[in-house]
Amino acid sequence: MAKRPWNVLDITGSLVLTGLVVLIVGMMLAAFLGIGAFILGIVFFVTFAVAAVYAPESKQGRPKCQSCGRILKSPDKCGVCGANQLTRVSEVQLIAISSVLLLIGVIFIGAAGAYSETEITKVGDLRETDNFRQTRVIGKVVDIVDYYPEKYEETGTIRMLLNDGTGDIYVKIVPGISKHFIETSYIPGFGDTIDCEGALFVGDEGYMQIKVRDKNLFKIVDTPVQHITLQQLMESGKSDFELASKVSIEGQIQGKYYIEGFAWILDLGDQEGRSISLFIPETITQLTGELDLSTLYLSQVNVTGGLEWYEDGQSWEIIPGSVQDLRILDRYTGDTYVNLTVEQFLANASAYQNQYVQLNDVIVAWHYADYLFSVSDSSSSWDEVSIFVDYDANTSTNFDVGDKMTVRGWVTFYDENDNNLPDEGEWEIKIRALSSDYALTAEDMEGTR
Ligand SMILES: [Ca+2]
Repeated sequence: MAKRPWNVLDITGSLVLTGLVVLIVGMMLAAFLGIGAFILGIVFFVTFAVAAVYAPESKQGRPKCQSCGRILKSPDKCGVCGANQLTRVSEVQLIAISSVLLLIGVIFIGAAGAYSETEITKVGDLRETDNFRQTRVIGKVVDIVDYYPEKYEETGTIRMLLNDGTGDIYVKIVPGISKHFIETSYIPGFGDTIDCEGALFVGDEGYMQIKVRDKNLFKIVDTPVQHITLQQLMESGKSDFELASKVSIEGQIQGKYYIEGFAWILDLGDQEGRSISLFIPETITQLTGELDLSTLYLSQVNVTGGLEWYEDGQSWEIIPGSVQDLRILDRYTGDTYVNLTVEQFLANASAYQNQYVQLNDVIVAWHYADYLFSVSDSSSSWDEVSIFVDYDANTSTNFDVGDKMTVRGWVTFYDENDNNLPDEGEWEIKIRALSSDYALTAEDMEGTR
């Protein structure tokens, strides 16, 4: 008769085999491995401790079953418990196996405890009674990140406002570890998703804050970025995008404006004269590096950032996460200018749209400010072209109506009637900073030539 496995192994042997199979299944369901091995270890241990204590000892020297202790009728198999007397698993082996299982169980339970993650809490569920509790939240950065530098050290506190859909909570990264994040440029931007953990503070009037003190407990989660065009964004209303959605968009840096100690506002435009604003608060340059405007200006760039609704302008603007989020695709190289009279220019302005023209020895016909005026061919002419000067562009100051000038710049239009078309009277020449454009009076021309 062929030997089948259940004939080779006795009951306890089968039990061990079953236990090992269960353990392997447990390993596949790794989460339960620790506790599974631990319980199996206890079961084996108890079973054999009991067996060892209660198994009757041999009294007359007759062969007894090595498993149950009863007197054997056949030398190789117990007639009572069925234990095979030749391939029987001994108690010592079983105790060894149960000890190993106990050890594995303890190690895994210990490891699971050390690496277990704190449960994610919904901001809306937090109460004052949760004060000082270790708390973990996942949410989106919904405001500009703040930075409070230390007085005598190259670090500071980074603070951001998160929203997880149930409420707002501030997250503060203490100077001790924010240094690490600044050095590695690991700074979240507007619209980024954050997974962080720290002690909770619940203050008056629902103010809530988590203080992150461990650099391993702050992570920027990969947030999907939507690729859109400038036109798409310009045609979108407030309801078309979720606030702080992350987008990536291409365009030319066409205008720049600096608000001292607060922010840079750059125009991202296309060749049709459309543009949106990039809002770059000073915190971003403080934390992620200086804006290299001499390279960026007039370059074709790709910008990634979070969408912010600009209520005053009823338009979307983009807040990049870092200065590295403005990626240059094509650098600006100098322009060549077509020499024209005002009359020639106005007669065929649309032919020059997005090109560069130069008007020599024209007369200032109207002067609102040094950055917004108009010029004509002679003081008796009614034909005028508006000149708009970018911040920091090469231009004269303190000039007035009647002064003689030379201007050269980019031909675009100021869409007064909001129809996206250059209508009569809307043509203007833009004097761009960091370009070969200028608007200089005759006196200044002499000085610069
Ligand atoms: Ca128009």
